[in-house]
Amino acid sequence: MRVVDAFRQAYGGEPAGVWHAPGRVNLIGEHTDYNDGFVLPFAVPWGVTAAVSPRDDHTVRIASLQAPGEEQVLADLDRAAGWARYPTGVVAIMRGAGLPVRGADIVIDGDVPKGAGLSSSAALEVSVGLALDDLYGLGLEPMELARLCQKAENEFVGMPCGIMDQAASALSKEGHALFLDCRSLAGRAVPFDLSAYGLQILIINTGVHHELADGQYARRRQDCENAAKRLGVPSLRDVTDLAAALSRLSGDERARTQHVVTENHRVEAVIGLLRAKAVPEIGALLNASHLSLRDQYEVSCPELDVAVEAAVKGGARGARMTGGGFGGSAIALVADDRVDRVRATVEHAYAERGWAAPTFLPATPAPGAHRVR
Ligand code: GAF
Repeated sequence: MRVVDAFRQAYGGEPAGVWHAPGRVNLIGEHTDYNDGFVLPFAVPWGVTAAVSPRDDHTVRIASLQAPGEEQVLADLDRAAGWARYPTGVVAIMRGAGLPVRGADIVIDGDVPKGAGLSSSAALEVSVGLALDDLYGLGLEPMELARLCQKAENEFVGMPCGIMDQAASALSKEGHALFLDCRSLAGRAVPFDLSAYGLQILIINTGVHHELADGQYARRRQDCENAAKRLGVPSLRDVTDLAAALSRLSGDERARTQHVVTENHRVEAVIGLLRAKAVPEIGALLNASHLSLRDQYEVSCPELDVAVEAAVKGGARGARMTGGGFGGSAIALVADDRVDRVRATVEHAYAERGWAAPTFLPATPAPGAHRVR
C-alpha cells in the first residue's frame, strides 16, 4: 500500500494501522442539514486513507501524498496550515472534549477527484478521527465521531457546515443511502442498488469552484435562522403551513424558506418512491430540487445549470447539483444505455460555451469509514 510505504519513508517504522473514510454525494436534501431537516447522501468509492501511529507526547506529525514537501510538525495545533487544519482540528476538538488523545504520526493519501465537491474534507477528518478513536480506545459511536469532526470543521477550520458530510462518511453502508434526520440524528440505511433497474447515478464534475462560495454558505445559514426567528419556530424544519409562512416573509428569507421546506418534502417523497421500488420516478424530484436550489436558494452557477439541463436533454431521468453549490458536481439519474448520450450532450454544451470539458464518474454507494489493516 503506497500510504504505508510513504509512512515508512517519512517516519521510519510501521504505522499502527490504516483507516479509510469516503467522500459522499448527496442524492437529495440540500441545505437542509443545518435547518434540522432531512438528507439522503451516500458514500462514494473515493476518499482518504490514513496511516497512523500514536505518540507518547502531544506532537502531531502529518504528511500528505497529495502535498509533497508540506509535512507539518505541530507541537502547537493552532499552527496547522492549509489541508492539515482538518485532521489536526479533530485532534484539538477531541482533546477539548476531554478525550485522552495524545500525539500521532500521520500520513494521508486521498483520491477524491479534485474540485468535485465530494467532501474530501469530511473524509480527511473522519479517517483521522476513526484512527484516533481506535488507537486511543475512545469507544466512539459513528455519529459521535461525525459530530466531533463537524465541530472541528466549524470551530477549528471556521466553516459553519452542517452534519451531513461527516455523517455520510462515518455511517454509510455499501449499497445503501443514508436517510438522516438532522434533528434527532437518527440515521437509517436505505437500500440503493440502481443496477437492478438498469440505472446509475452519474457524477458530472464541473471542475469549477467559485470562490465567493465561502461567505455565501454562512449567509444562507443566516437567512434561514432569521426566517425561523421571524416565524417563531426553532428552525425551518418546523414550518408546517408553507403558504402561511411565505405570506409573513419577503425577499431572501422567503425564498430560502420555500426551498428548505419543499426540499424536506422531496427527501421524504424520494424515500417513499424507493420503498415502493419506483426508482425511475425519483428523477422528477431531482429536477425539482435543482430548480429550487437555482432559483430559491441561489447556490447554483452556470456550469451546474448547463450540466443539469444538458443531462436531461441527453436523456437522464433527472439531474441536480449536489453538495454546497457554486461549482463542484451535479448528479444525473441515467439508464445504463443512455450514459454515452448524456455524456456527449453535456460535453457538447460545455464545448459550445468554450468551457473546459467536465469529467464523469459513475457513483455506486460505497462503505463508510473503516479500518483497512
Ligand atoms: C456542504 C456542507 F458541508 C453540508 O453540511 C451541507 O450543508 C451541504 O453543503 C449542503 O447541503 O457540503
